Amino acid sequence: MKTALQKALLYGICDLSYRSIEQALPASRQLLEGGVGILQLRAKGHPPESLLPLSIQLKALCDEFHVPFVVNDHVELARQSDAHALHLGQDDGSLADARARLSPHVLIGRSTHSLQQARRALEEGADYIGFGPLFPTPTKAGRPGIGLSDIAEMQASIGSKIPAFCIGGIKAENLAAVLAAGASRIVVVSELLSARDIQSATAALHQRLSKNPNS
Ligand code: 3NM
Repeated sequence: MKTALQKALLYGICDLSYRSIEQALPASRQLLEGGVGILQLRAKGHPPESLLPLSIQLKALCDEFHVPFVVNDHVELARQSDAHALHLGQDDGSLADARARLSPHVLIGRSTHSLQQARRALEEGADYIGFGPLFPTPTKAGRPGIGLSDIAEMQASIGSKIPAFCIGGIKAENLAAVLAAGASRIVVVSELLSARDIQSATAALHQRLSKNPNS
């Protein structure tokens, strides 16, 4: 799945704050049909044990599309559902500890909120990073936006070595500015999950990313 990760321009998240457990699978299928190249299950506040059936179904769905399936936060859930990847925040422990509990082929991503954290994630061996939030966002309430000014340097020093996905408040209306600042890969959560037609909204963003000269 490392090759599939390298190709991913648009990172989709099935976030259970925006869709119910019952809607999670059809919404994820629409994200995949629209062209997300990687898909995460994010379920803040849900006990991880309750997510195992959904996680197993999402893994099978992602296999159908040859797209990496990522579990957010929960190492044991990633292991039990045979996820292709695990995503860790800044406070979720070391990559080495997580790697020790997972099969060697499992990829690990890290959220980063500054250039310094992005450099550190590269040093500790992250397979990819998230970089943001670029703009304040209700999906990650309480965090200030870091703006666009560090994207070019982050791309040059980290994004040239591992996939680096800009995240946080990105929408069709501000995408041009994000790309002009140097981004080549992005994560979009609320705008896609709230769209009336998730597949078309996803396909429209994906098309803009694939035509972007940075990628
Ligand atoms: N992580 P939306 S920002 C899940 O900066 C998440 O690490 C972030 O959602 C980070 O596209 C974020 O709705 C929320 O703004 C992204």
